Amino acid sequence: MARLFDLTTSFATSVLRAGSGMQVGAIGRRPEKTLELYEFENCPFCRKVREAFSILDLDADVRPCPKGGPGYREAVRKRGGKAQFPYLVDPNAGIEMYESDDIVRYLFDAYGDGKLPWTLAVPALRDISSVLSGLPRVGYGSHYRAARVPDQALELYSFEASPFSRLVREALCSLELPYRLHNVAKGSPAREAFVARSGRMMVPYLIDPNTGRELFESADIVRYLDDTYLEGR
Ligand SMILES: N[C@@H](CCC(=O)N[C@@H](CS)C(=O)NCC(=O)O)C(=O)O
Repeated sequence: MARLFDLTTSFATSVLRAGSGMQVGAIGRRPEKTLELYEFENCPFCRKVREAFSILDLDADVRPCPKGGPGYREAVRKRGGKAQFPYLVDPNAGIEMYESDDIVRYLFDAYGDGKLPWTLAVPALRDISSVLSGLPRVGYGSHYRAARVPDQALELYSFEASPFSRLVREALCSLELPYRLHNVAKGSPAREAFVARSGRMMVPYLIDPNTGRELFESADIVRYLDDTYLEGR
């Protein structure tokens, strides 16, 4: 029953955003170094930026900043001066910035063709639907749960509009586990290499270099993350 609730509400978030982040758009220059993104789940501003990463087929080193988290929130405060999310670091350009719409604009200019899709371009629609899309998941994933800190960042293959992937992102965020996000939305040139590695085209797919585990299936991944990293388990 809980699983049905999770899947239905997670699916609803993607529908409310008209599937934004499901399909790759026009891709431009590729970054040499991976961009860093400080964000958290169920933040409507962070979602827009993650959608941009999926549409532009960009990887990201995600630093989850759940409310009450001891690590990356403070890192952002030190770097930028305030704990506000999303916060983007582009080491290729020496740029660090707040403000979701500025970040989205920057990403499409630097790594796309400069044209925003309508889901990210029309202000009222973009902002209202981003807020509404967070409601079905009622804050899941946005609050810190005390966790062990891994030596190495995990890796997640997914894309923003995948309802199953969202459930895994929520777990990673609430445990404040850093991860390399590999976006493989529909039309992604990265899909071929992903299938060669994993054996099939299905997301989410988690790699944990700390334990050597590699898993499909969102429910199994969420259980694995809790069993491995949640304090007290
Ligand atoms: N105008 C900013 C608003 C960002 C914003 O208000 N983010 C909220 C999270 S949704 C935040 O950082 N709140 C502080 C906190 O969570 O501690 C943007 O579009 O990026």
